[in-house]
Amino acid sequence: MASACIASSALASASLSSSFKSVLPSTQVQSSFLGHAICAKPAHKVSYRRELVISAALKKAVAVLKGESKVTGTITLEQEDDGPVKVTGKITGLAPGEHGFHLHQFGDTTNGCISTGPHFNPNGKTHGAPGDEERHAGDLGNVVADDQGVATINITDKQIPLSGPNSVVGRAFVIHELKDDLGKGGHELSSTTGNAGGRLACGVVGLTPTS
Ligand SMILES: [Cu+2]
Ligand SMILES: [Zn+2]
Repeated sequence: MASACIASSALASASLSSSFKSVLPSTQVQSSFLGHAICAKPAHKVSYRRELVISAALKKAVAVLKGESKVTGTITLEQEDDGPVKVTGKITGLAPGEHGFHLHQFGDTTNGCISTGPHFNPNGKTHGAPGDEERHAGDLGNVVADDQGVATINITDKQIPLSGPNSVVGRAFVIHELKDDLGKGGHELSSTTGNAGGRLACGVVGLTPTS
């Protein structure tokens, strides 16, 4: 078996030294592919694993929505490295149909959902739909409540990161009474709020453990 190990190692060390030069410092690294025996020295295996961990940094946050109404919800945000943010969760107690759903500027609920301020808008844009070029970063469009008043949320968005200058950690989700017209309703409030009506519930985004 020893000779099989050495033979396959010779092959593997040749390809490893060409494709992983920046990760593995030495041509002494010996491993193998295709189910052959692994001959790597422990020290080299450890440094390889560290590289993998650094390249897959997951950030996770959560918001618990409450307000003056019976509407409540829990929303989870997940971001891998600098990729898009996945927003998932459930809001209950809604009237069936569409409801505007946004990230507002402040994580301040001292005066209920009113003190969360306007839509999060770090780039000075006009209100719009999530897919529009011209939109507030916090514009997440509408969520739809079913006949039981439950909205299941599954959104992926690139403008609401969990770190950096435009981080939404410490800001707040707001779920609205009415449908967001996405800036196209012709109402005087269309270009600022989408004329989405009252704020039924809100919740501040806070970091949570990743596992
Ligand atoms: Cu809003
Ligand atoms: Zn907006």
